[in-house]
Amino acid sequence: MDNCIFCKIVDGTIPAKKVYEDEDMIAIEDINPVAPHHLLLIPKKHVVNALDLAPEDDRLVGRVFRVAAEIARQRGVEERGFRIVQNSNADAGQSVFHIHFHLLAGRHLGWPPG
Ligand code: DGP
Repeated sequence: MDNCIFCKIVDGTIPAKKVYEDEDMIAIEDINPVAPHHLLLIPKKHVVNALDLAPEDDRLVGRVFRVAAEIARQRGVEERGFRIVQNSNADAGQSVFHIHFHLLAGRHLGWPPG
């Protein structure tokens, strides 16, 4: 997609600190971290948000969660806990309209979120 910042990160046009990549997705460090561990898991396919997912994306979303758990394990934060967040549309705070999943860990995460 033209003018999509995450498509440009996926294709390497815009640099990012990549911590994981496979054929379907990447994981990068968030540019504006709100926790000691704040990664973005980004499917390579341009999907706007949860409302734009198709049945053929079910496997991809499952993979995102499995990779997020594996990264949490690698970083040793799995026992203490971590959170996976996907914001869809304005009231949820979505600012980049290419689906992504925040992996947050390394501090107590309050509930309910703000
Ligand atoms: P959301 O508000 O859920 O759409 O999250 C968007 C996140 O993307 C936000 O935490 C900041 C991050 N972000 C925006 N632009 C860039 C960028 O160019 N590089 C990186 N690494 N993160 C970005």
